[in-house]
Amino acid sequence: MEIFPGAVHLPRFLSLAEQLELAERCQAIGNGPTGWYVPTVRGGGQMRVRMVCLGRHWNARTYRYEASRRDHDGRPAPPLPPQLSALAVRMAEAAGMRLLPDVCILNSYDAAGKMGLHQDKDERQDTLAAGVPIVSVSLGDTAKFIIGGLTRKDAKTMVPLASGDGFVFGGPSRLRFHGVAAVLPHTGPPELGFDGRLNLTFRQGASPP
Ligand code: MD6
Ligand code: FE
Repeated sequence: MEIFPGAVHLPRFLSLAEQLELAERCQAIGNGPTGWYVPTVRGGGQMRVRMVCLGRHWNARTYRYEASRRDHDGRPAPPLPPQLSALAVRMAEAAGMRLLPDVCILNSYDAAGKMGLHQDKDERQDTLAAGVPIVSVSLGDTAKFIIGGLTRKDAKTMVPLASGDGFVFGGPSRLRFHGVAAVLPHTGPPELGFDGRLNLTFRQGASPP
């Protein structure tokens, strides 16, 4: 379902079995040796999510991508598994777009988790200009995902992102402001066996050309 030109919601794209497999993979990474951390942003505040970046590392202090976690523990970013990239490519195609991801940012939200209104513009200029999409996958509890316009004050729409949903954010919508206003506790499939929400965002243009 197209919310705006280039902003496509794919409700229940993943089966429950696919959600389970993906959630287990994400938790194994997050609970592993190069796992979850809480980023501190430029202004000194802590984000309201736990994060792990795969393929490249997004430095919350500098808003730049780099090979290792210089703002945290200095470890190299874990690799981006090819099965995850393939899923993102498949979702982009379902929305009529193309993406060759080089990074995935994995976010974990508890009941108090949220993400302030932001634009994703730290990827390479050529991919931003071409409207190469970000592909987002949600697992677990439903999020109230807010989408605005190209300036912070523009009117906003709320899209509930439920477990197994895809969201493809590209074309003329690539630089729209967006955020997560809230996560609705206990709204995810109980079969997944975890509280809270996982979100994966796949991006192209985090590495030098
Ligand atoms: C989240 N997502 O859903 C945060 N960014 O937890 C994002 O910030 C996001 O879903 C770009 C494109 C799609 C997204
Ligand atoms: Fe974003």
